[in-house]
Amino acid sequence: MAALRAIIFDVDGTLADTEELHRWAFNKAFAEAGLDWHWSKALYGVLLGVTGGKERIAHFMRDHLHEDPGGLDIPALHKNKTAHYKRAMGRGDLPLRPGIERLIGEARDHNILCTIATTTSPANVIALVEACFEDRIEDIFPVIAAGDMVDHKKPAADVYQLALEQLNLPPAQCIALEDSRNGLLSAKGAGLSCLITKNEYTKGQDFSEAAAVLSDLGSLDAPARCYRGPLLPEGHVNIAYLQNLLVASLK
Ligand code: XBP
Ligand code: MG
Repeated sequence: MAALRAIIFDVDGTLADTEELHRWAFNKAFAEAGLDWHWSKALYGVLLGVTGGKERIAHFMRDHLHEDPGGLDIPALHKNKTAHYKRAMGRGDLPLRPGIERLIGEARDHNILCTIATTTSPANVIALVEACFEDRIEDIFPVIAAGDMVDHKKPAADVYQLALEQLNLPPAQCIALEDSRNGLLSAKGAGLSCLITKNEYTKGQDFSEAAAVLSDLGSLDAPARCYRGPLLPEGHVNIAYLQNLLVASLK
């Protein structure tokens, strides 16, 4: 039986519901740059179809404003956005999603590696882990595949392929946790089984290829809702559930 050796976590929307903080940081950077842009929740929900902050800004200029993205120093604008995001994240008032801390603790007790495969910038990952976890980032996530470390962002498979290379493990011994279709397609492209926990921005997306689709990982006092895949015998995702999910998805 393929033994689960590693869990590869997406960050935004999976570890924590961070996209409202990203949206606030984007809008703050736009205002400071003297741009009369404001990304509403509705517009941001559409723009999230493009992963990567710099790519999202360029897409917005080209496809929504019909302007040449080359006319703006997007890296500088994005750098200021990231600075605002990091500072706000550092206030430590954004919680992890339900069950994340419990599952990571259980994985570590079972000597199962936890890693990161994300489109967001590495600085944002570090800021989130430092704000939301007690332990040092290298003790929780020994490897991190993030942002511009790869040439092609999600839904391309690059970032999950990099995570697998860093782990030196075959996809059959790992499972991906994601929140979006872009993330699901990226994980599947790398040959991984993928568990989806939906959120407000992604709840209407197509997760047909997922091994299971849940409301969240669940907790002892707030069971998760299962929309697709094996039911949760204990109302929450634990290592045994992930192991069974992996075996079932490899059949
Ligand atoms: C989500 C993204 C990121 C964030 C913004 O990443 O697509 O672009 O929205 O962060 P994931 P940056 O779900 O893969 O964690 O501005 O740093 O890109
Ligand atoms: Mg995500």
